[in-house]
Amino acid sequence: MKITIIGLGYIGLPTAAIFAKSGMTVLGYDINEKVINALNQGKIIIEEPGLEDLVNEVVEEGKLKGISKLEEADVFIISVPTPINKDKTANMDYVRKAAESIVPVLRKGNIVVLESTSPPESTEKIILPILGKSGLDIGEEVFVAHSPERVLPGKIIQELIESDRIIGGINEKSAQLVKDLYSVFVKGEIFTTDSKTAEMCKLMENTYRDVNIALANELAVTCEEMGINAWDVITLANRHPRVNIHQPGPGVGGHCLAVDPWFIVERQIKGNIIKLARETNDNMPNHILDKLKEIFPDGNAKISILGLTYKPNIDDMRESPIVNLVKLLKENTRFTLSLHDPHACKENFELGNLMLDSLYDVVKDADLMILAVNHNEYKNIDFKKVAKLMKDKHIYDTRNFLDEASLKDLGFKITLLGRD
Ligand code: SAJ
Repeated sequence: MKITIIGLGYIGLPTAAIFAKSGMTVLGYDINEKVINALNQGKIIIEEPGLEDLVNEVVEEGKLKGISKLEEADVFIISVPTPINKDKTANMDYVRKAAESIVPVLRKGNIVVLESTSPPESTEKIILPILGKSGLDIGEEVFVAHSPERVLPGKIIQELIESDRIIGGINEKSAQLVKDLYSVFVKGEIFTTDSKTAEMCKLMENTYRDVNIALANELAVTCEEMGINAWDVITLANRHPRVNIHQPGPGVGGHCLAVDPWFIVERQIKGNIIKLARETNDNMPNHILDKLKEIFPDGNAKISILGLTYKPNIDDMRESPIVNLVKLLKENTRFTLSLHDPHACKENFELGNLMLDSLYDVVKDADLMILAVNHNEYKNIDFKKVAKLMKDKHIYDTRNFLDEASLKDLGFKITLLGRD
């Protein structure tokens, strides 16, 4: 079977490689030539554990190939980005373009899968009318389904294979054919439903997490006002068999949790919790800004920020709350900033040349160091050295990540998000 994957990003590329590894002939299409060139040399331009080796293996075996023009195939999988517009609605332009590019090469018996996270009814209202331009009977001659990914960046390959999957067909035959297709590598259970249920399901999974994090962030902010340690509250409350409060932090980022809930909001007529949760999480960088103004009322300080990505141990900075924090600090304060991240790509870094390679150069002469992302590398910081380099030994831990007792022994003052 010949499968063409359109869009070779964080989801498309691993999916292509796994289908190829399962014995399919896979063609990968992307508008970015860099991606195609890298792929055809067995290389990747994103950071994801295990992916480069897998891609290299299947490219060498000739099972996966990058193409810059679509050709006939048995299956087309659309996994292009669905960014968010300024007005918080889904930008479906890439999905539309991808579907349109399939039309000239679409033939009887083809399967078309929308993997991109999309607002409810997108498969029916956007994909079907476009594919219908081929003159083929969609549903009878061409089979269409939404098959959303549910993988966690950093564990993509493992979760693509092991997680359960939901497949929403435009009719039962479509759902069944797409289920058979994914069964070649999915070891989890595959459930079939209709396309709009699958679309809502994907969005609601991330919304559930976002709303729960908002609750934790609201708890953190409330506890700070009352001198209660939110982290203790969470540990103790979670001993209740039906309570699972999430972790507070400097905000929610990534292209999933920070975006997907809006795709429900844009279709909602009633309801406000989802929107409020989004706004609560988006407000966390402002909360940190307020705290910094409280600590340094005259606005004179050098602040070092450790971690810029949207979560630990990955290179992804999309919707990172820390990038938003840096922007806020640049726009609203006179603080001198220095930034560090062992994973973030400096070339992509939109915030100027504030990022340095050495953590110890970053903390030199700082009045405050913010632990913003709990990367593994930060477990091994030499705090004795940091203590000598900083102007004032003050750390703002936004993740409850550092060992406060040993830092206090070294003379550090700690401000903890959710307590101070
Ligand atoms: N975060 C918190 N507190 C928490 C958990 C997370 O502040 O208790 C923050 C993180 O720091 C990060 C953001 O939330 O900024 C999102 O991180 P994440 O690890 O929760 O999720 P993602 O965005 O990397 O991946 C999510 C996953 N969805 C769910 O767990 C429901 C993944 O399974 C999805 O496939 C993915 O979105 C996606 O592609 O939609």
